[in-house]
Amino acid sequence: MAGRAGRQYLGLDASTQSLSAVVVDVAGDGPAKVVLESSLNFDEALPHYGTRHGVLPRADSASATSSPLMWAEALDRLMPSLAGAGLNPGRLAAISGSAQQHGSVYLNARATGALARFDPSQPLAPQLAPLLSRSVAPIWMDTSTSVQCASITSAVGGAAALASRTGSRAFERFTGPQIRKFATEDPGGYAATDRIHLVSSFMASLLAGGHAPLEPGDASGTNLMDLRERQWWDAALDATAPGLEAKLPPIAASWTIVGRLSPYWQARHGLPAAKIAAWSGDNPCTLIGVGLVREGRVAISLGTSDTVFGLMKDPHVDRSGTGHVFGSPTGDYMGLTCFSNGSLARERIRDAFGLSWPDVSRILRSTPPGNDRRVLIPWFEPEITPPVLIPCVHRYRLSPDDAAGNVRGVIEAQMMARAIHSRWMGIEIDTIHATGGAAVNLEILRVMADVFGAAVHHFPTTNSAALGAALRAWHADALDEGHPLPWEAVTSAVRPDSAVRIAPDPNARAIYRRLLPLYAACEAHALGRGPDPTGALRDAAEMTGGWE
Ligand code: ADP
Ligand code: XUL
Repeated sequence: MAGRAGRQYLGLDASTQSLSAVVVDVAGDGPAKVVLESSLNFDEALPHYGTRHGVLPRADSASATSSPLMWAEALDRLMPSLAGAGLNPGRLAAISGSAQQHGSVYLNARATGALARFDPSQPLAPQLAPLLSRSVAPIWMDTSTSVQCASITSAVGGAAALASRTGSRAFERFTGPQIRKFATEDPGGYAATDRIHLVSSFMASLLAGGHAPLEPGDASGTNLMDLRERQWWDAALDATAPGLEAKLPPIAASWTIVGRLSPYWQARHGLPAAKIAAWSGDNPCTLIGVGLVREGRVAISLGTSDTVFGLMKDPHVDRSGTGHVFGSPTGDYMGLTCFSNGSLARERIRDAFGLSWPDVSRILRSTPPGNDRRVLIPWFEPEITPPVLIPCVHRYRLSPDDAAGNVRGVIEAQMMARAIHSRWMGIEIDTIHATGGAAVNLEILRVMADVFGAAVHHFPTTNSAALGAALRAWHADALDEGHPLPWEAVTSAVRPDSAVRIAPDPNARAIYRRLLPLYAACEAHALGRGPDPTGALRDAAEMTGGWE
């Protein structure tokens, strides 16, 4: 299309462990071509914050916070490294972003003016510090708000009422319960708070030099948004904290242009006054980044958290209270189930036996599906799905010293839990779009294919959240220029890696079909809700001679 040739779009992803960037180049109506991928790991690049896996030192396993200053410094470090590495500042039309969901940043009243007036001769983080009314940001790994969840739930008329209105029953990591805890435990800090951002709208505000709105994809992770109205829900606001509505950003459409890159970034890093499109959560952005703009397929992201999600045209809220319905950046909805023991649990087993990732892959290749009916329940940290507040690891017929059995055990347990706890979405899963850092591991994807009985597609980039953000920037810019593009066109370049399509193996699939109810029995036992299934696992192994 005339006048729109050769534009570039930057997608950023402020995830748990890193800040990543993807730049796409779009000539005319596309397709988009990825010209740059870059990442800055918080622990490695910014060690002075003392984070481990992006989390500040933890007082106990229930609390988890990170540093807004670290995220700002990461942005200040990453932005200048992009020009010349694939980003052409003269062609940068728009920027959008993705961020870990649920985390919240608390700013005082001085922020409103100061965001627009950062001094480009000085780094960003020290200028931001006096604007924080709370020095840390609680993040999605925090499980310390059960009391607040209970009081919000009862104030709005019960879990079913909360879930049907907001898309989720109360969850400890959701922003509403986190805000209630802060308001109750530090009323002075809460009173000094003028604006509460999610990580997404905070990062967008830093770039735009003014308070950015939220959009429905991320706002639906708060227990505060009316899912269908896409506005804050009064009853939930009242149940959460006094005067809350005035402290929250407004909710705008996902494709809103929230401003232009502020003078700070232009003067300090030689960047243009590019449009800033609303940021969203990492899962909603990944939905776009793996091309799921129609119903019927699911994506599984294997990042710090593991998530299973798919687009929904109508919001079918989960009656069992396991999962969530969020807004989708397309204007539809998305169903999602989140598991906290994802990559860090895989790393725990890898490190316990002194292994490398290639060793893990080799073990998965050389051990049989079904693990000889030996089961590991890997709740090293509090688990979101199913809810487990006190970390506990259980083994059934499995020795803690058996390296191969534990490696296969952790991957099989994770994939079986992903399958069982996603059934509420009611999607007949025949194809899975796999992404996230661990999706480079094809042996893990093979177990996924066999457990789900579905073909697994793998993508050339595992930075799907940042890619989705870049594509959302393109979509928003095109709309703003008066040339709206269908989502199918925006995502037409998102093609699975044609060399890697993992089909399920019928024999392995049959083994997992029998193992799934036994795994569910192990979970029930570990949760104190059922008998010990060791005998049933042994009988099943003896009946089949160990294998099929
Ligand atoms: P997030 O976006 O949540 O910060 P990523 O999606 O970037 O996380 O994933 C990071 C994780 O990827 C690391 O914690 C690591 O455990 C995992 N990972 C990287 N390479 C491999 C591999 N070969 N096999 C399994 N996991 C891997
Ligand atoms: C989703 C969730 C995590 C975070 C971090 O509900 O809590 O997936 O978004 O990635």
